[in-house]
Amino acid sequence: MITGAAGQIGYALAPLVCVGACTGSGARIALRLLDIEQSMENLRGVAMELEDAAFELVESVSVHCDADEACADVDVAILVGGFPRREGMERKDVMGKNVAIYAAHASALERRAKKECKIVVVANPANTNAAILALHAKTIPKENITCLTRLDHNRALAQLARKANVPVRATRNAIIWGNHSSTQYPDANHATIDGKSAREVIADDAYLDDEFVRVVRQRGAAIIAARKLSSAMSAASSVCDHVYDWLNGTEEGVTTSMGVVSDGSYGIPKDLVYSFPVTCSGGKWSIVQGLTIDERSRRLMDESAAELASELELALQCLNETATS
Ligand code: NAX
Repeated sequence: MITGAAGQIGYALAPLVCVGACTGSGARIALRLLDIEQSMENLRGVAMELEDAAFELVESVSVHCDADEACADVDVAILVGGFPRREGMERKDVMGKNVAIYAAHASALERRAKKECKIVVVANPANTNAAILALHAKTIPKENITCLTRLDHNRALAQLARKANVPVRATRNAIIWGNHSSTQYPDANHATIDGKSAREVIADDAYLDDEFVRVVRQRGAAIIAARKLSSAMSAASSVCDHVYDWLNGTEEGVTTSMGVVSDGSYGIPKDLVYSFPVTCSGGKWSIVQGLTIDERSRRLMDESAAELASELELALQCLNETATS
């Protein structure tokens, strides 16, 4: 299932799902597309295009504006639908709208989805929307709820490849710590290029500590400035990477980044949905343990955790106000 399927990420994501980019080419795909009532005509057009593309793996494509209907028996839920921040809106107003959407989606998934359904939240504030979902849907195992930071991870790999003048496939194991926001910490300390330490290959600590971090953090804004629209194609492709690795496992020795409910690893407070380095195997992710964290990294990791804690506090405040109004 894809929510927000009539939006720009939805339009880029649906065909990728249909060619098996999330599942692998052995799967059969029954795709549910969910959006709001006002987007139904548009969404029916998307479904017509998917039909016309005659994807071999597709069993069915259906269009919904009822979340309960869309969530029935789903194996994978990709939650892209959300309320965008409009000019003049306060942070709290946008948070309130999204918290209400994610609390409602949590209930629908809890009632209708398969118990083992894997959930990835894309819509911003992605980490906090996922945290609300986890707090709201008590019967969904916390390990089934994630948020997308794979786009940031891929951006980090791409910048390392560009700096070292190698194809991106030579780069591995960058880490995105924290929030999918400008406080995220793109960490090159454990990254490799052709199997060697990226720090040694690039041999420019000033670049890795400053420009690299800044460029990855600001990449979304740079895309908006150039395209006058936010990232959609790269976001869609990264969603597929996230789901594919979760379902099929990461390669031996390769780590990726996922926003997951913190279990306290690396001193990150429990209940925050925080991006960690993870590996996947047998349909489960696990946080890579035992990495050396230097003082600078510690500070940057904590700064992002502090931002997430304040976002979560605001979200819970919005949720309480909705419940009591
Ligand atoms: P669009 O505005 O094009 O699409 C959003 C869609 O969600 C719309 O069709 C809207 O009708 C639908 N929607 C709103 N409320 C809904 C509800 N209650 N149920 C179902 N659908 C609902 O935005 P788009 O560019 O596709 O981006 C979607 C979200 O992804 C945004 O929140 C955006 O900020 C976020 N992003 C997150 C990224 C990440 O790495 N985590 C990167 C890309 C993107 O910026």
